[in-house]
Amino acid sequence: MVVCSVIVPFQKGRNYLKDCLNSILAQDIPELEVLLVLDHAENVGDIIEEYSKKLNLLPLTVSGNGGVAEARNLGLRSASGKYIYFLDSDDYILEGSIAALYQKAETLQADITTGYLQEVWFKRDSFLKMREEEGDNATKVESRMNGFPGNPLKRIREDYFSVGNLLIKKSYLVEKKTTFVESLTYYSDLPFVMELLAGTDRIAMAEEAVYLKRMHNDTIHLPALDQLQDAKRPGQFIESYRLGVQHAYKSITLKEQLQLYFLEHMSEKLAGNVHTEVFSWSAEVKNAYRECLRDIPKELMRGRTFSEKGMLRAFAKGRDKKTKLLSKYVVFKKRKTGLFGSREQRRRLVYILFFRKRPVQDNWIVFESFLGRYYSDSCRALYEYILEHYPDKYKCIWAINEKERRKEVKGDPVIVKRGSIRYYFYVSQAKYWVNNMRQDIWLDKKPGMVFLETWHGTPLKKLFFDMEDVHSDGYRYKMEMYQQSRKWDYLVSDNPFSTEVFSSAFLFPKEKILEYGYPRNDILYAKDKEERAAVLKERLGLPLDKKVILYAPTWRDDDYYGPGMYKFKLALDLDRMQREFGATHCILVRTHHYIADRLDLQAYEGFAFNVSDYGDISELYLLTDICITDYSSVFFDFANLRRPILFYTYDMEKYRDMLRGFYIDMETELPGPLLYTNDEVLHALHHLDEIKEQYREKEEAFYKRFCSVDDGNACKRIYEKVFQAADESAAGL
Ligand code: C2G
Repeated sequence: MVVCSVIVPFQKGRNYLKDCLNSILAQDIPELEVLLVLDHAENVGDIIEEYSKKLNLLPLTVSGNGGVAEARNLGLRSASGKYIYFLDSDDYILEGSIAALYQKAETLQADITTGYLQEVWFKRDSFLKMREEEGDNATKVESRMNGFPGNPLKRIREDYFSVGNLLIKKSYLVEKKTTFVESLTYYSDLPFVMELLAGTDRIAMAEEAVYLKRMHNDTIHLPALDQLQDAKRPGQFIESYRLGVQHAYKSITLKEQLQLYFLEHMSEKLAGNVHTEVFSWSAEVKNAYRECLRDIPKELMRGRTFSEKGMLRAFAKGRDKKTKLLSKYVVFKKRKTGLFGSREQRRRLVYILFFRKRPVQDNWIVFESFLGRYYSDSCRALYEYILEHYPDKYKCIWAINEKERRKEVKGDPVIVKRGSIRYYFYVSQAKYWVNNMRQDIWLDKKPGMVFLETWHGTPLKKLFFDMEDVHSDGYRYKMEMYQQSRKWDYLVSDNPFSTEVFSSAFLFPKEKILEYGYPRNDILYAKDKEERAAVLKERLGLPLDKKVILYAPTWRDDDYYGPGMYKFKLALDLDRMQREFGATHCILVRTHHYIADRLDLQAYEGFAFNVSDYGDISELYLLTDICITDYSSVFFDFANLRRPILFYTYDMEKYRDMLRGFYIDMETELPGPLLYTNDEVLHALHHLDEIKEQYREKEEAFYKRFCSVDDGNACKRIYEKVFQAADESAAGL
């Protein structure tokens, strides 16, 4: 006997589907059948073949126009199980969920049994690992158990009336003849769930059953249904809601829950953000919403603020002007930032009101490196090139936050703090922007402006659209990068490999990528690099007779205090290093600019030096004899010098499999050894000559692949292509 038919509609997202099927496998119930409904789907023949061996898997194909309602109905018609369970192909469930629902349903003779629903941003493996380590609060980005034990109806409301995690008795479904409304592309769950819930009191809850609703972080390649921008959406919502209310007429509790849900939806639509979409809806749709709003009993408004109530009433009465005004007020109140918003918002307002319309200044260039934290990197190299060769041609502006750091800046540029009013004054008018990270998302680019994005490293770790999960940022990460990079005119690449990666990771057109080498690496080919190294060594107070080891690791996406403030724990055993190498070497430790933790190296005076605050790492490379890093792009640049590189990758498995993933095979393609313990690091340092010999061929291949564009002339090439060409064309030459 088939105990339960699991209906899985599928369109695209191969990895999602695998996670979903693996979670069904982990239920370990042989009497399950899985109806995989292919709805105009991408080819997953191989997955079907593979899982057919392990599961009772029945593929079905939608023949009509498709959509989740049609797919689920097809599944329903073919299901032979005593119970029905809907599992979306982008979601997964915890081990034992179906068994728990089934047992509860059998014991209580329930028609509908439900469990918890939790939103999750991560693939199944990562989620399970986090759960193992941290228990139920496993997801850091969003950890919300939406369920309400003891009151399944409340759970339904909180989960937006979805069929996720409902075990439904098939005979009950047949008796009610309930199906999904196929004309609804969106919100088809609501009337379906309403009809079923309104028709029975036999509703049970199984607390062990957890449904993981996977949130989508890539709205371009794999948007979830509720992320699709579609003008049909509001009209369908109201249609679905009206059907739901009709079904709910028998149950006052249900009807109230639905009306509260509607109120919440309406309030969110009107005051979700300053630019509400409501006023662009057709008159017909707006009127339908108004009617529904007018039908809601006054008592249900209880708990809403005075201004919110006013806004909703104004909308119901068709008073658009008043609604608009009140909705803006409600938004600001919600943000708790005063009538004119936060400090940041006020600056933005000044930018919009006063600066945005000012004309473009042809000879202004704004430079910014690592969000204004340093005077460094390719932006600095380009600036100094321009300063040397065209000292009077441009007005240069540098964004540098700390006063102390401003002394490092050569020449006499205007210096502003990033994000200050003066900053926006210049940014809004400068013809050229040179940046090595992403700019503010809302900055306008006027016609005639030129944005040069230098970026800040050859990618080893997966970036943006190539990342499966995003552990370091919210769901808008990929979408924001997409919008920001649309404003870039040029993106600098250091090698053909980077060009390929950037075009896929940033979805950036190859013809706008300048594969000219990194300006920041020009210094590594300078004729006087030995002298520069000696001068710097002295300036930093390093022992002149000792070799220099540079330890420059990167940051960890999942270990942070807040945005851009990451934790760091030194994994190198400096005591042992000092004992074994103190007489011949010194070590420079440099944390990534995202790291908020401050190192205390006082105990190692004369041996270990904290160079985290030093402006430009490229200069440090010059005086470094041996570089130790991990997954940082540091090694691609350092390799230009052909000096030994060691990789201290103590958390490799986690970093590779969970946090990021890599573009190259670290095991086989690196110019130096992977070291997992302090023992191995020390051993390698003692045997550097042998390692050098051992890695000779790999180093050669690595150099050819990643360093052969750099030759000391990147600045010149970029200047001529970007600045000179634009200046000439502006002058009509
Ligand atoms: N960096 C540094 N000190 C460190 C680590 C990095 O000065 N301890 C500088 C280097 O110039 C490096 C750059 O910051 O090339 C980028 O650092 P990564 O560690 O590679 O990390 P991330 O900022 O995430 O950039 O394509 C490159 C990727 O975007 C990685």
